Amino acid sequence: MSESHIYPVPKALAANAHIDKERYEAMYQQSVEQPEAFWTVKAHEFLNWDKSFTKVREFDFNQGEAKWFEDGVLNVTTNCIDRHLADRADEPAIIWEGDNPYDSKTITYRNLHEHVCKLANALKARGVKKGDRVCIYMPMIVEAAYAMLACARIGAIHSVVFGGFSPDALKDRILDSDCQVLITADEGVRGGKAIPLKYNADRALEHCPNVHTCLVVKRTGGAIDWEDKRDIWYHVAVPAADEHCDPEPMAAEDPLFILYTSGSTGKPKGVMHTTGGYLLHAAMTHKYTFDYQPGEVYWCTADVGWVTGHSYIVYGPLANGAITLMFEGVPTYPDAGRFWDVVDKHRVNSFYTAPTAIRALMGAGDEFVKRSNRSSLRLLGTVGEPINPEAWEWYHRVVGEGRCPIVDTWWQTETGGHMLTPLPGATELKPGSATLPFFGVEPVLLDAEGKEMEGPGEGSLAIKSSWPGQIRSVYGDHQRCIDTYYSTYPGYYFTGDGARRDEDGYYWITGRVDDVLNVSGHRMGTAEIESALGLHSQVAEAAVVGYPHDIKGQGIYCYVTLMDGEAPSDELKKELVAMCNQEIGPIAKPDLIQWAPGLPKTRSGKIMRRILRKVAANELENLGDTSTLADPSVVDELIDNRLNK
Ligand code: 6R9
Repeated sequence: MSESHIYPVPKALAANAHIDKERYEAMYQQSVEQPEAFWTVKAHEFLNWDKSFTKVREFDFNQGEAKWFEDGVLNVTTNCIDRHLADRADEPAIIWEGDNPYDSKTITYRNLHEHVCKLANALKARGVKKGDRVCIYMPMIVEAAYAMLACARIGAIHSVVFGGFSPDALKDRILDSDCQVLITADEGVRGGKAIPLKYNADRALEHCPNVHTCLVVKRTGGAIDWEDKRDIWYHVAVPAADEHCDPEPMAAEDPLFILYTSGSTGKPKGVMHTTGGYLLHAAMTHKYTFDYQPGEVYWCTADVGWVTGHSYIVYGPLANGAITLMFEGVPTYPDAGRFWDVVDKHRVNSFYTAPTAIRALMGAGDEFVKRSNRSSLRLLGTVGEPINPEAWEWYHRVVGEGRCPIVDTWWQTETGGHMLTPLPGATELKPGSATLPFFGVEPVLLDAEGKEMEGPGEGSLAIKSSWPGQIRSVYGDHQRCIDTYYSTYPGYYFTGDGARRDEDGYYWITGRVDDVLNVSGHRMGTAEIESALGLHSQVAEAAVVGYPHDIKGQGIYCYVTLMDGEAPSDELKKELVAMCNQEIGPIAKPDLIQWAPGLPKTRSGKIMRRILRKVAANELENLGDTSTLADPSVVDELIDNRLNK
């Protein structure tokens, strides 16, 4: 990683920014030295409370517990909608840009209020009440945001499942949190192609007897099946509902949502976030990280199925009364200039996307960028995976014409909001570094013995004290929350990432240190893919690792051992790919499948993934100690037949 370039804070930007360098330093210091005082002020500055709190925070990392503003009462939608009606009812809240470049619309805060209240009442009419779980399986249409907010209005807990997940993956998530209502659409549209959401939902619901209601938005009008007792059209039920709906008073620690994410073992976990702390973290990071100024158009290209969509398309921006752009399509449709066309069309001021998109667009050539003018852009951001300095430089020079700072934001589903990030008016930038901690965040690097390291060095990234947007539990399995995040290094929240800290205290994320892959910014457990492959009747065993991939960041490399007597074939490879598609979804498509007559195992039967990773990466010089393998000769065989030469 090159550190040759340091980009200073643009002077004009610093002069008008919410936070400059001095303020950052003073506020950061106060946030960690006097957290109660700091957060009390911020909680009132950023949020409206129905009843103020007397307790600020309480946490015990040994029990995996964190509580913020516990006796405070508020409603998320009062904060995201109602309070803006007094002075910006007719200002845009959401600008929606369809997959089709001729399709867009603007939703004002007044419209948003009406849509959300009506949908909330329609849900109530189907018996949904505080604490119930509602699953949302939607394309990127405004109704997805309405659905999340309608749940928050009445205190129901939403669980958004990414529209690219398969029926099986959807079913698992519905069952795990016992959702009884599903909100979906007939079809989604991406890159000109229809995605059969209702069809997938029907397949999933065959196994979910507790789902009594499936509310369906008509997006395309494509042919779908209909279950009279269970299915209702959104356009029939919602417009007919009353437009007045009182917000449910919520304790700050009442759950707001569950969002499933992958870990190194087992099935995806339902990460649970609550009301007050999460909203404060989302709102505050949105304002400071993007230096959001009133009236600006802000665009985050994520899908609402991921945490980035939750915090930085819906909750953070709306809490701040911002204009948030929601995009239904893909970066390369109709062509690789789409992002920049949309920037010009809606005069976008801040633009937030994933490194994988930047790399793909960089590969398509500068002409697609240069045909747009992008003069509205003031700020760029990235999220989801480490950005290589080359892609950073291209983003900065070509997209931002050297004028726009880039905020490289490191955080996780579990952290709720940004943890390490530059603030555009305060932080000098180093391409490839997520720079410094956000207010209240105390990162540490731990060495192999679990001891905190001082100064420059490389280790496991952990967090030492509670922050407002912290994960509260794994839905239905708090012990799993403790085991996953708090037991590797007792007394710390362990992120699963490795990081290096340089002489300026800047953090450089080096990637996951566990068995989690990051493919195009999507998190996946190797165990999930292995178990999908293992379902095939001809497969005896499978081991999956990541390998460096130019565009995706990481690709999926599968080693597959067949049952005795079974022969490898291209046909079988196709079946294995289909298996992953069926069990998880297209995002889990194997890039390379190597037939492996044997896997490198220790005498106790543990697969030595370190070796598999090296072979997949074609890094053969330093395989490390193989003497503890039960049969060291399998390694030669794997090397001879490796696919990434
Ligand atoms: C927000 C989000 C979390 C994992 C995280 C890390 C990787 C995210 C990053 C980054 C380097 C960044 N990650 N942002 N790595 N630099 N700026 O992506 O949440 O889907 O839960 O993934 O993504 O490995 O641990 P999530």
